[in-house]
Amino acid sequence: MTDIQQLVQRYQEENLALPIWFEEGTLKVIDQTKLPFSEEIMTCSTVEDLGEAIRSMQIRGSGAIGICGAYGLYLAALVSNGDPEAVKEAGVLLKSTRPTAVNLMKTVDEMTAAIKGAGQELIEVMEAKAVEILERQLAFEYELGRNGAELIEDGDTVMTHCHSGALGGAGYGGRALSVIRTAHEQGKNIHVITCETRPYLQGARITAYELKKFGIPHTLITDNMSGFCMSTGRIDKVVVGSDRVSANGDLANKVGTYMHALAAKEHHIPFYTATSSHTIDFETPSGADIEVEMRDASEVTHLKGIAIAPEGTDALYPSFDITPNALISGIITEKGVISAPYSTNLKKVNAEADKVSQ
Ligand code: RUB
Repeated sequence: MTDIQQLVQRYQEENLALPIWFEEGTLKVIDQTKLPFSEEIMTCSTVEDLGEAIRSMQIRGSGAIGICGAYGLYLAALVSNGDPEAVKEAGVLLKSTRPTAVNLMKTVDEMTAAIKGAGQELIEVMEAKAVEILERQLAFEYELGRNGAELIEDGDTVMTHCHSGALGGAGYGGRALSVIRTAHEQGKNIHVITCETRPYLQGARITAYELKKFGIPHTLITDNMSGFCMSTGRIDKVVVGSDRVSANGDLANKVGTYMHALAAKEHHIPFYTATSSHTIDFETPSGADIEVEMRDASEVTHLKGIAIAPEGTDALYPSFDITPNALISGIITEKGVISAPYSTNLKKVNAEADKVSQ
């Protein structure tokens, strides 16, 4: 049995959700654009196919696209019969697909660094590295889940935004849902409010789908209802994921996160981001330095291909926004929960994280 086959077996045994896996020399991806109505599996035979799947959001979520960086380079090694140049080119292609989430950049860099010294064993080295990255990311989900669950009390209603869950991560619960899932598995009686997340509706389609699977009670709201819910005492805590945390603790996450954080501050509701040391980007000083992906305006003017605005309407789609560190009550990581001042305290995580590259 290869490393990859052993990993697939482990996922079945532990009842985890694999967002992406290998089968007969091709990559299989759960098409997230089809959820929750069908669990369609698509095949990527080339790195170009995978790049397109990432661009079109068939596979999405910062952790999952980080895994794409690892598995994509292994695929490139396989398809090219171990050509190091083809693997490097694959890395450049994958990095160009989505700019904001830092995991993808880091996993491609880690895989590319492993080319050096691999020699004739490039395919085997790429496979082992890809498995190592996925296993490490999964371990982080369990660890940050345990750390974050300590902040959740019995009886809490927790609001989340977008989908920071299993299929957007490494299979247990991504970031935010790892915290929520762990608290639930610890026997805490919790309720989740999930924001639908216009315009891609990840919260309505995927978070609600996973919460149902995990058996966690939940209520769906539209994004513009969070202020009402907070002001009427319906929300005790907010936990969101993270696509990138800059060195000063500013957070890039799905657009809408910032307005939830502002409302939470006004109502004295703790606002947490769940992340891992891999998603803290010490090379980016502040949120102002993070590139926010701008997506096609048609994704706002149309829903599943159906126009919802007059033809020719101008629209804007920043896919992420930046939440300033002053609005964040704590940054949940696999090393523990980091509190302000973030510029100082995040460095302590960095010192640990330097020991491993992810
Ligand atoms: C990424 C995304 C959200 C998550 C991040 O956006 O899902 O920002 O909250 O969560 P997209 P995590 O849907 O555009 O890929 O930290 O678990 O990835």
